[in-house]
Amino acid sequence: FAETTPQSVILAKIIELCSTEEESPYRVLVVEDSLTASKSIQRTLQQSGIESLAVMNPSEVLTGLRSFQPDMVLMDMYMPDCTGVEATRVIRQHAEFLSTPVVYLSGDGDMALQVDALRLGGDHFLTKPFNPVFLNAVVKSKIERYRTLRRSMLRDGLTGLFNHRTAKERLATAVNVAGNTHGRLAVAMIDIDHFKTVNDKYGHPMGDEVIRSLAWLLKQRLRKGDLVGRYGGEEFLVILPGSDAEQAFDVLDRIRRDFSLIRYTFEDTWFDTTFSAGVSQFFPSTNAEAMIKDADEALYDAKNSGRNCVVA
Ligand code: GH3
Ligand code: MG
Ligand code: MG
Ligand code: MG
Ligand code: MG
Repeated sequence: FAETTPQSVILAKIIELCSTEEESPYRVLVVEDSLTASKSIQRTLQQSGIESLAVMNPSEVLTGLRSFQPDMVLMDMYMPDCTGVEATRVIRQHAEFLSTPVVYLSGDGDMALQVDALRLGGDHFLTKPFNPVFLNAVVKSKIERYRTLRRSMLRDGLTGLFNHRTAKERLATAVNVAGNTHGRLAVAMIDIDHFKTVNDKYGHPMGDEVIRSLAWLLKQRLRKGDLVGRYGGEEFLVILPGSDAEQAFDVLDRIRRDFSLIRYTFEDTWFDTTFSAGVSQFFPSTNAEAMIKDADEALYDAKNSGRNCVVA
């Protein structure tokens, strides 16, 4: 977005980029050249609490997908500029929308056309006039599956945090935003101290428990716009848009202290554990890779200065 964008809009955009998709209402992009039809579809979806955006022209589909971030597309078949099938082909050419469900909603009940539409990237075919209850049932079931699939692709199974790949992708986005808006951005790399000893003394399941508890603590303590991923086994990448290294240090150091206070009970004894963290911050002409490298170097310093500390 442009450099003239007001600060509040930029912040809203950052929060939107970083917030979790899971709890938000279902969203459908309605592609339909008839205003009467799209109004009726949107009213039906609204009755199930489903949010929608209608576009009347297939040329607006990609913009709609990018700005509205829908969970699926309800696609008309016959429109002035191109058919629904052609619009779907364009959608499928973009990797990020490869698995977005496309459900056709067309007045044409011709079986050969329906089969063709499904063969060319569609997920389902409904005919008009539609039954509102059935339409909403199809939309909900498609979206539920899509969100489950997306979740398993984007997140780590043990902790529910973003996985390595997603965390790196989100960092690249955050770096672009910081670059375009002259905004602040900090990252932190966290690594649990002497974690091999935890596994050796108390077993792997207990080690998993420690990883999960740190993930939970991070989720509790970070702000809405912050983002955390499980970068490796017992390594976590924290992305803090709008923060500089000093602010990130303060946040991370409080979390470090609180993590060190957690007592884990094991058989008739207990133990505690600590982490070290390295912080780096955004500056013009840096990139995601360099920010991670800087944070890693700071983490190395933290380990060398005795662990259980944060280095910025
Ligand atoms: P340091 O303070 O230098 O970080 O020492 P460390 O023992 O933590 O060393 P390092 O970070 O190299 O070791 C990470 C260990 O974490 C190695 C591996 O066995 C363990 N680990 C990695 N992933 C998992 C996991 O998912 N569960 C459990 N229980 N252990 C894991
Ligand atoms: Mg039409
Ligand atoms: Mg490690
Ligand atoms: Mg470690
Ligand atoms: Mg302690």
